[in-house]
Amino acid sequence: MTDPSAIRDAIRDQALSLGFDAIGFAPAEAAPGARSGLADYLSRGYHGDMGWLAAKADIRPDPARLWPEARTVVVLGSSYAPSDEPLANLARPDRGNISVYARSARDYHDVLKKRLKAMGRWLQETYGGNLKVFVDTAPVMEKPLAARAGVGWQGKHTNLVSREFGSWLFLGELFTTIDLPHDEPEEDHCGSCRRCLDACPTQAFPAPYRLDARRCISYLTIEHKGHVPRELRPAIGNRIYGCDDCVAVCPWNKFAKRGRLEELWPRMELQSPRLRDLAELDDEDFRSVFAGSPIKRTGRDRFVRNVLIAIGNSGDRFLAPVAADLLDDPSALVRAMAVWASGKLMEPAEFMKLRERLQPVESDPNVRNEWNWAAADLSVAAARAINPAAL
Ligand code: B12
Ligand code: SF4
Repeated sequence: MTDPSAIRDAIRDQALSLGFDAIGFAPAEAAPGARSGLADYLSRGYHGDMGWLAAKADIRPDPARLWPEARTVVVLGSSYAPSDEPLANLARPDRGNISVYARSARDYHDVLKKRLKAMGRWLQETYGGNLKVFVDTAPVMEKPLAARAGVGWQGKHTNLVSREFGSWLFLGELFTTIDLPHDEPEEDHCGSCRRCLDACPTQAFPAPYRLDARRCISYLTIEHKGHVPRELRPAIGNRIYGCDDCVAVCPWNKFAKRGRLEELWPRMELQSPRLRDLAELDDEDFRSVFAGSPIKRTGRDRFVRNVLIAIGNSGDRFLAPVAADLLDDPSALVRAMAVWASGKLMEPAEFMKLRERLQPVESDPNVRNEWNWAAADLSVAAARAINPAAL
């Protein structure tokens, strides 16, 4: 029988040789605070329309409920720290900003899972036992588990922060039936810092360590299937897929090292794509451009919805015809944001002419509302221009 500490050391060496950057060992049981934190989050409705978070709420916080034979959870982290300034592209309004994690050609789920499986095969052949591997692919709360395994702590932005890799770590887990010595949980090193809370463009943190996903740009641009609330659109700026603001401003990132997995490095054409080009993607183009990328998850309509919000926020009148071209798109999500963006960028008279033609034939009530709201906004702006004191 091999000494469990020696198995642990061998697993660590194997993980590093497969390209993982961080590793920790946790008991296969609920991490402190995970159950109550999730219950609190769901009771406040912070999950929005991510019904799947609520669906398995009894299993999610506790690995033993997911797989009772598991004894140890090995948590693996892969750095995706960018080599350049991650927020620089936010200052280019004619470009779309894709969050760093989605700029790579390959989806991190696939990249990490392939390596976790390789590690699992090696572990089983060498030391026996049964195992399962996950990268956000089962009802598992990965951040509290990673904190319990000593990989880092959950920062005030709720993501895991590592003293070695900052906030740029993807997480994956290997559950095994082998009982191995556990690591001590990492302490909270946020102190009095609140940079991430203050950086959030939509004020999505009602309190430190709590995120209301319904206001989070990452949720609104990736997970949310419906129309983006009007009052949040301006703050989205040119963020068309995810948001890195809270993660990027964390001072612990000064210790971050660029990840070793080249498959997670950014694709040139996703660093600063032109909004004009993205708005023109049809379903087939979208699927071919984003094959293998996490972006394919939204589908073309939600993605173009996001691109139109960025176009509306661009202030660039040369993009008005791009928005106008989508006013008769088959998708109501797209038409609605084409109306919003056109209202922001077009000459009012030209917009009103289009409205006269298109609103009466519009079948979707949400899109009809967008026409009304945009027209009302234009009248307010016109009245303000004539008599600023009156409004
Ligand atoms: C749902 C989800 C989202 C949702 C909701 C996020 C959220 N914070 O809940 C949305 C779409 C918004 C999202 C966004 C992002 N996500 Co996400 N997401 C997930 C997912 C699938 C589940 C997270 C979850 O369980 N949420 C439920 C809540 C209840 O759990 P929690 O966040 O841990 O909340 C805890 C705190 O609120 C705490 N708490 C409550 N009150 C208090 C009070 C005190 C004092 C304390 C200490 C704690 C505390 O208790 C809760 C339970 O531990 C995980 C993968 C997974 N399976 O775990 C990835 C995951 C968390 N996401 C990830 C990433 C990278 C992101 C983004 C950076 C992507 C981007 N660039 O756009 C953003 C970051 C936004 C943010 N600040 O969270 C990574 C994070 C890696 C890391 N280093 O932590 C994960 C782990 C995926 C992965 N495998 O790598 N995500
Ligand atoms: S930015 Fe500051 S408060 Fe937020 S996670 Fe990092 S250290 Fe903690």
